[in-house]
Amino acid sequence: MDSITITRPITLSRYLVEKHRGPAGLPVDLCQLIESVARACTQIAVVVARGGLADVLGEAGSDNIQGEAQKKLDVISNTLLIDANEWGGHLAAMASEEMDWPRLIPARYPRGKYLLLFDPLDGSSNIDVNVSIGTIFSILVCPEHADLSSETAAEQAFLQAGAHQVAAGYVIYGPSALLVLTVGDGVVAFTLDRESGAFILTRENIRIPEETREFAVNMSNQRHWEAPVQRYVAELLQGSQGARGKDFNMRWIASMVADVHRVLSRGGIFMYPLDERIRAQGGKLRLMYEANPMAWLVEQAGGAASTGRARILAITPEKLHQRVPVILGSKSEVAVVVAYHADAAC
Ligand code: AHM
Ligand code: MG
Repeated sequence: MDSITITRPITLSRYLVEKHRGPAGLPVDLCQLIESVARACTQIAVVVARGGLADVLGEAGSDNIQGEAQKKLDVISNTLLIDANEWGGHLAAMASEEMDWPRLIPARYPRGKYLLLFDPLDGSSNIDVNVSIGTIFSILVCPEHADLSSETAAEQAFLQAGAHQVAAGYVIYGPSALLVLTVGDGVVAFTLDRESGAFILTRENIRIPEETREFAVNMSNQRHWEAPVQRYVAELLQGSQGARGKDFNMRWIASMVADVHRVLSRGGIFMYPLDERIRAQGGKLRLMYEANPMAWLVEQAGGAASTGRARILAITPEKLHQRVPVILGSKSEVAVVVAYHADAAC
C-alpha cells in the first residue's frame, strides 16, 4: 500500500500544551487564558471581515476616557473580549483602552490570578477604510492581597512594569488573521484557519534583522518633534548623501499592529515620538496595553524598545491609561535614536 503523508498542523492549543509540559512549564490556567483571548479574537476577525454586511462600520456615538470617538467596532470588540474572558476563572480583573476603569470579575464567576489588558481594536482610523487593524493584549499576575474592592481601587494592581508580563501578543486582521505571541521564550505566529476556526502555527523563532533600511513614523508631525528625533529622521531622509550613507524607505500604516508586524517580519524602526502638542499627556500611545506588549514582543525577537530616554519595559506605570513615546524595532536603529537623546541631554 502506498504510504499516505498526513500533515498535522500545530494548533495554538497543542502549542500551549507543549509549553506547559516543556521546560517553560507554562501554567495551565495561563494556557487556558491565552486560548480564551484567541477565541475572542477569532470572533472579532469574523465581525471585522463582515464589515458593511453586518452594519458594524462607523461611529458608536460615544467617547472613551481619552476623549477619542469610539467606533462601533471598538465597542463590539471590547464586549467580545469581556464576554469571552470574564467567566473562565482565570482573571482577577481586566482593563481596556475602551474602559475608564478596570472591570472586576462579577461575583457569580470564580476569580483567578491573572490581569488581562487589551486594546480591543487598535488602528481605529483604519476601520472604515478596510486597512489592517488589530487587537493587542498583555497578561500580568495580580499581586497577592490586591485591593479589588472597587474598580477604582483595582487600578493599583495593574501598575506593574512591562518586564513583569507573563504573556503578550496581538492579532492582526489583515488579508490573513494572525496571532503573534510571546510567553517569554521567543516570538511565534499562528494563522487563523477560517474553515476550522483554529490558529495554526506558521512561524517560529521570529527574529528582527539587526540592520534595516525602513522606518515608520507619521511625517506630518515632523515640525513638532523634539530635536533628537528631528536629527535622526533628517539623516534617514538624506539617505546615501548624508551621515547614514544609505537610502531608507518609509512606511506608515497608522495601525500600530500592522506597522509593528512589518517590523517583526522584515525589520525596521517604528516611532511615535513625543511632540510638543502631546507633551503634556506624555505621548500618543498607551503604555500598558499598546507599548508594553509590543515592546516585549520586539525584545523577544531580538529588537529593542525605548522611549528615547528609557527602556519601555522598565517603566513603572503611574496610571492605567498612561501614554509614552515609543521607538522600537531593529536594535541598531533604536540605539542611534537613544544615543541622540543622550547627546541632547548633555
Ligand atoms: P488607537 O488606539 O485609537 O487606534 O490609536 C493608536 C493608533 C496606532 O495604531 C497608530 O500607530 C497611531 O494611533 C496612528 O496615529 P496617527 O493617526 O496620529 O498617525
Ligand atoms: Mg490603540
